[in-house]
Order: sequence, then C-alpha cells, then structure tokens
Amino acid sequence: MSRVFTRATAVAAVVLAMSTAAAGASGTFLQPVHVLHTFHGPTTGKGAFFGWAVSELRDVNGDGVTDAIVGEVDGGAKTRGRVWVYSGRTGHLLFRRSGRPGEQDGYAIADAGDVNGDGVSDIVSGAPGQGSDIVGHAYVYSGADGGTIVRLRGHRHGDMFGAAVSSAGDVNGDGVPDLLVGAPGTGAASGHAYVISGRTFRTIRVLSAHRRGDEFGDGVARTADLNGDGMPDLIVGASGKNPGHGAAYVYSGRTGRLIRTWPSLVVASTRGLIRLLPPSTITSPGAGLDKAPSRTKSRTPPPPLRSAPLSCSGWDGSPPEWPV
Ligand SMILES: [Ca+2]
Ligand SMILES: [Ca+2]
Ligand SMILES: [Ca+2]
Repeated sequence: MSRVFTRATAVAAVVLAMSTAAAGASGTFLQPVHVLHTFHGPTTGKGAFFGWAVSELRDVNGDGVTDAIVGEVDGGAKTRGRVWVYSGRTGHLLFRRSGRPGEQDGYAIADAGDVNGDGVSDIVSGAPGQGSDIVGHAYVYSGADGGTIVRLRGHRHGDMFGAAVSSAGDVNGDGVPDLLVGAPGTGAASGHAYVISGRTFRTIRVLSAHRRGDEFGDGVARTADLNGDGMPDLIVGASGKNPGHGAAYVYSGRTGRLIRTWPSLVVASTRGLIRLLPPSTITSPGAGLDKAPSRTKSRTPPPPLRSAPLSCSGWDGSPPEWPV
C-alpha cells in the first residue's frame, strides 16, 4: 500500500453535536460540540496510536447507554495492539483486550451484534499485522466480559485479513449476526472481503473485485436492505481502484450479487445513506475517513483537503445530497 499514515491522534473523544456548547478538554473544535468524554491512551504513550479506530457499541453493561470501543493499533509490547471498551455513561474502562505480538489488534473495530447469544452485543476487532509474511486475524470478543469468542485466521500471507471489519447482519437467516472482514492484501494483491457465519465462523461467501492492486476490502460495512429482499446488504471499498480514485461496491447480503458500483471511496454507510469521498479528496485519506488503513507510517503531513465528504442515496445511487 502506498498511502501515508495520517492519523496520529493519541486521544479519542466522544462528542455530541450541540448548537452552542464550546469545546471541552480535548481542545478547540471548529464546530460547536459538547465533549462527553475524552479517552487518553492510558499506558503505552507515544507511538501506540490510541484512537486509530473507534466505534460505538450497543449498551454492554446494562445501564441503557451506548458504550464505546477504541483501538490502539500499535499498543502493547511488540505491537500487539489493544482494544479498549468504555462505558458511554461514565467514561470508565469496562475492559481491555490485546492481540498477540505483531498482530496490531484494534486496527479496525466494530459492534458485531450478539454473536454468542447471551443478549449482549459483541465486538469484532481486526488484527492484520504488517508484512508480506504475516497472516492477518480477526477477533470476536464477548461484549459481556471481554472473553475471546473466536480468533479468525486469514487465508494467505500478506492478505491483511482484518484490515476492515463489520457486522454483516444476519445474511443467512439463522438468527445470528454474521461478520464481514476485509483482506485488501499488500502490493499487487487484488483483495477480498469475507462474509463469515456468526454461528459456525465458517466462510459463507468471498467477495472480490478480481483486479490486482485494487485494495478491495480496505473498507467494509453493512447497510440497510437496499434491494428489498429482506436481508441487509454489504458495502466494500477498494481504494486502489483507478489509482487515486478508488471504488465502492454494494452487494446483496443474501446472494452476494453485485448491486451497485461507485467510482469513489466508501467512508461509511448507514441506513441507506452512503458517504463517499469524491476523487479530489483521495489524496488525503486520513482526513475524515472512518477506515483509512495504511501500512507505511510517515511523518509526512497530509495535503490539505480540497473538498468535503458527501452522502449519496444508497437506494438508487443518486448524486450527493448534502456535504457532511
Ligand atoms: Ca454476546
Ligand atoms: Ca447468520
Ligand atoms: Ca438486501
């Protein structure tokens, strides 16, 4: 991968948009926001990249308030990577997990839904590691106690399995939420995205754009049921597609059929709205991206963002509705 590292934050903040409130302890924001909690990298300090990935998590401690997950991709001895889970109500740490040496656990994180059927949402965390001789992994941790439910292993060296993770929703209708794990690969690899059963952890389907260097799978997400078949559908980003532009692919969650392709880079999706970066912004992958995996860490400052992320209709792909 050729993109430079641009997310050097050591702080993750949970913020609530407000009309009048000023910025809190995290610093000064351009937008009017009220800072609810500020989480500092607790132990590992410089170079740990606490805050590399963040996600909300459906209430896991039963206080009725949504909780938070923070990834610390290089934290711990030998870049194990760490995953921190905090109470959204109090900001207190609920539990912490670590990967194995070199795994970079917490590179990507998401609410997995309740995979083990205990009534509490669980956590999926990507641990892709670095280097062409590394096979990536993805963990599913219990949201109730942080215990490891499963450690999934990639399929080949250098596949970066776990560089992006998401719940897939229940795409096979067995009542258990399934998983979506991206493996964009390195160098000229074409990349894949794996749809994995949340019940058996066997691969249901492998998605691929079959184009070398596309980095297909470096962003993954589930979305609403866009084709009306009653199953959630899936989005996969391929930022290397058409160098400097990227592409996004939407698949039927039920059949894996390609529904739509966008010639831009997926940032995030929710409820049928798909946020895209227009090509002119792709030179600054860390600016506003939810998932901007990069293997080349550099102190090079990012170039200025030349335009804003946009939202498109997930239903019909109609043009951007408003800047975000
Ligand atoms: Ca659970
Ligand atoms: Ca399922
Ligand atoms: Ca569907």
